[in-house]
Amino acid sequence: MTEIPDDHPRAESLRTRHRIEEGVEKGITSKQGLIAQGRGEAYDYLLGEETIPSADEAARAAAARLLLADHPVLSVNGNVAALVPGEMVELAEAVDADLEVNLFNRTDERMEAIADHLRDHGAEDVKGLAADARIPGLDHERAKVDGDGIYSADVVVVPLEDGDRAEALAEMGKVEIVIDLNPMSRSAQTAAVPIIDNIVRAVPNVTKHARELREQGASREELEAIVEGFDREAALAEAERAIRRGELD
Ligand code: PTJ
Repeated sequence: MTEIPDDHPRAESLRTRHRIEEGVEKGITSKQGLIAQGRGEAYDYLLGEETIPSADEAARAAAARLLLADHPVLSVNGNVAALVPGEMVELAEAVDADLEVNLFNRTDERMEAIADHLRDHGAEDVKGLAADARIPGLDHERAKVDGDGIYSADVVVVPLEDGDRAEALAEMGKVEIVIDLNPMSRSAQTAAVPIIDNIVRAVPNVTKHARELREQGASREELEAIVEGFDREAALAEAERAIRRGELD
């Protein structure tokens, strides 16, 4: 890899791009993942490559929602595994959630490679390989999930998710936390909690909020008040405004 100087104005973005490239080389990320990253980068550029205040509020609401959940599951695809494997393991630990590999372009080889990669980053139990349940309303390969994972989850974190699957999960009654840089994507529009931010910033931010809420000993009522106080429509609108203007109000 060509050395990226720290003072390069877009150093972080270039490093992220390189991680996706490495993901493809390792058999973790699909080639389509490169295109998805390019799309995400364009939105991130317009957002100023920073976590806007409404995305931070969404991250806090997501943390509260995850702490309230009976059975939270974090879904991991090829882009997520390349960009934030250790951070997803840390979030799972912070909110006591399961990790499940769930791919749009599912192949056994990529499923295994991603599960191994997560284990290399400290995951103990990785779901997704049993694939003994189906999400209703999706074609065979895209419907596959674990019966004791996403299928029976009450709250699911779906970063960089395809719109059909996000809608099908919502139909099943799941509370969805979506991380996506495009506030107009169907996944973001479907989510109970849309976090319009780059996954490399969003996942550690949700973990930070979850740890803070735990340390403060936040009660169930306090967590519920955070969830209820979050306005998803306002958060989506603020992100769209920021992108269109290239600046915050
Ligand atoms: O590994 P697989 O087979 O499950 O495939 C994963 C991808 C991401 C390739 C697949 O789900 C896909 O094609 O997704 P889409 O439909 O391209 O949607 C990806 C969404 O994620 C888009 O709305 C992008 O703007 C957004 N996105 C891309 N990179 C990032 C991002 N959002 C947050 N952080 C990013 N780094």
